[in-house]
Amino acid sequence: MIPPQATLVFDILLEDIHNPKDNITVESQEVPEPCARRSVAGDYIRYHYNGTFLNGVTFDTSYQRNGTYNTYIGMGYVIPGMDQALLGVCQGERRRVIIPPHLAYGEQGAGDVIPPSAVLVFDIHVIDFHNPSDKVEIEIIYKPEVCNDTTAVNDLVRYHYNCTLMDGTLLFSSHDYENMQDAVLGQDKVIDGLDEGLRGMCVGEKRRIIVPPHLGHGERGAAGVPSSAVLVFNIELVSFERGVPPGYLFVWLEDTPADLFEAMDMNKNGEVPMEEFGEFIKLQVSEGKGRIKPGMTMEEIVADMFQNQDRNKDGVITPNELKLKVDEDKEREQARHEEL
Ligand SMILES: [Ca+2]
Ligand SMILES: [Ca+2]
Repeated sequence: MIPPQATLVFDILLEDIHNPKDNITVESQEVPEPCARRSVAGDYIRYHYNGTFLNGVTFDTSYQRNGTYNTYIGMGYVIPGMDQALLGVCQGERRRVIIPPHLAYGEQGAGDVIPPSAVLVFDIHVIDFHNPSDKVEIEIIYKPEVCNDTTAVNDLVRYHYNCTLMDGTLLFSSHDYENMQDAVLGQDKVIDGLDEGLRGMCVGEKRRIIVPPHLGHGERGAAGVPSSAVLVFNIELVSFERGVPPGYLFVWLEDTPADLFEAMDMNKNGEVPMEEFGEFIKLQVSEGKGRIKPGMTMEEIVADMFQNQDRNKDGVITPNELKLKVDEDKEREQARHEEL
């Protein structure tokens, strides 16, 4: 076949090359400033990637799917080279990593996709990461000089907000709605992270809040919110009203009158109709002795409370009908214990 003394000519295409001692190589890093934190083993990361061979042919890409690739870092859920590549990254960072086969799919390759001993190149874009132990991060952007009253659990708060992903993608803005957002704190009206971030604020204060997914919309996500996404809220407290505990319509801010019925029965005829009851509650509120549940009108409150107290529904409250909610709750609790 090959004659003696022949000169041979080979056309060689170098598909890839590696040394078994090679580690991963990181190139073309784009690190956003500031980088408050770098990923560590145990973090849960969401990233996009484009995977190619050294010849530039793409074998896999997350961009063709609906979302990011999500995984824990440093726990062996991805090939060893990728586990290394994802350590020490910043949120929003882009990097190219070159992974030798012994840190990828080895001499075996993987199915029809990865040939034996292939060097892999990944262009990675880190969207966000968090640790399952993360708490809400609150950064105060602006605090008014006078800040005496601050929000607390049960208060009705009104606020403006913008909600974005870590990469700045806008998800929601209260400016899109006709009315400002409002919520009662501590009563599961908003996601836990936002609820916490809205506490201890004074009117006019502005904050930036970072909410990990377990205090946000979790692994399931929500309309417009990707699975396991970290959320950033920019909030401004516009106003708030002091609230009452769940189940209450009215609370006393001072001691309850010694004889509540006598105090309520202003014309001393032994019974309290709705009008008299309403006058009494209004007086307590105007004198600062009591507070009604915010978000309801005085008329609604009075009607509801009256219905609760007029137990035989004859249109008047009598001394034996009148009971404080705390005492009612106590009696109910006692009855429950006696049952058991
Ligand atoms: Ca009366
Ligand atoms: Ca009655």
